[in-house]
Amino acid sequence: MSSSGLDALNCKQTRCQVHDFGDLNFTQVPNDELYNNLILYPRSVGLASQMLADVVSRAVAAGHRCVTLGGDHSLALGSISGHTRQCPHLGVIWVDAHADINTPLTTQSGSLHGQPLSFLLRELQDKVPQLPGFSWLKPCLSASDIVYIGLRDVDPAEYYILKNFDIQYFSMRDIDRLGIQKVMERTFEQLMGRRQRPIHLSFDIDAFDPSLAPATGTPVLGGLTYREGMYITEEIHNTGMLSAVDMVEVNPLLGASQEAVKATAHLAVDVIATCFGQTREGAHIAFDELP
Ligand code: DIR
Ligand code: MN
Ligand code: MN
Ligand code: MN
Repeated sequence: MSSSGLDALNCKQTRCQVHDFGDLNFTQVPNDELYNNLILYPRSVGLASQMLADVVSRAVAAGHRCVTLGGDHSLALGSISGHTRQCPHLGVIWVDAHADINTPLTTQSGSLHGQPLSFLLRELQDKVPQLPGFSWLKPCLSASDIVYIGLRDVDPAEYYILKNFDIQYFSMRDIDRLGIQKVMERTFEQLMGRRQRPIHLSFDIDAFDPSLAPATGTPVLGGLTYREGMYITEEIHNTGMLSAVDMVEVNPLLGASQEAVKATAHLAVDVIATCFGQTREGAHIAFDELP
């Protein structure tokens, strides 16, 4: 995390102590040929995900709440796998313009960042072929463990999967209809209605409107407002059950200007800081901390 990001978390308001585990160094696997003439870098993504799963699992086991910064959304293969090793009954809130649930057989782009949930979902395993580099990966989520927020660009096969397995989602249209407050209420009802459980938040910055988050790979018009994004993360913080966060698809190389890159990065920092207690209302401080 950049130093300004660390400062935002370390600040008085969140009172978090940040332990930076540092960057992970991934090696590109040589001769990483396309799978099925289409899927890009399966061995490299598989190996990187395996390494990330081990690190996230260890961080959670050590009592940390774990923030993983991407990188693209294939990162969730590793972070969710590692997190579920310690918290097998966690619930996932997936904030994204996209559903990222194509299988290696339905993907049209060949990008693994459009597919992570298909590998993780138990219900889909007879539809997901074994990719080179993926033999370590075990499906660890059920369809009822996931809630999407922000969808507005879903492929036909993905839509079929969402409907067929009755996966809960709140599209941008649902947010227009219900308002973000009801959406969050129903999200927690779905995930925590019966019992409290740890939450894994997987936040794709492209959930925001491209006017707010331009430096990303697949921007889609009509996204979350700043206020909706902050409300989502404030409410997740307020559950007290947030256990891990992915922040993905922030890509400085794709910003049209320095300003575009900065705006996108600052937005990502606000999302993370709000997850850990930054508020729009100020916070209580102890009397002896007053100047
Ligand atoms: C498309 C785009 N559904 C795909 N997905 C993206 O590549 O499978 N996900 N960009 O983040
Ligand atoms: Mn995504
Ligand atoms: Mn996306
Ligand atoms: Mn993506």
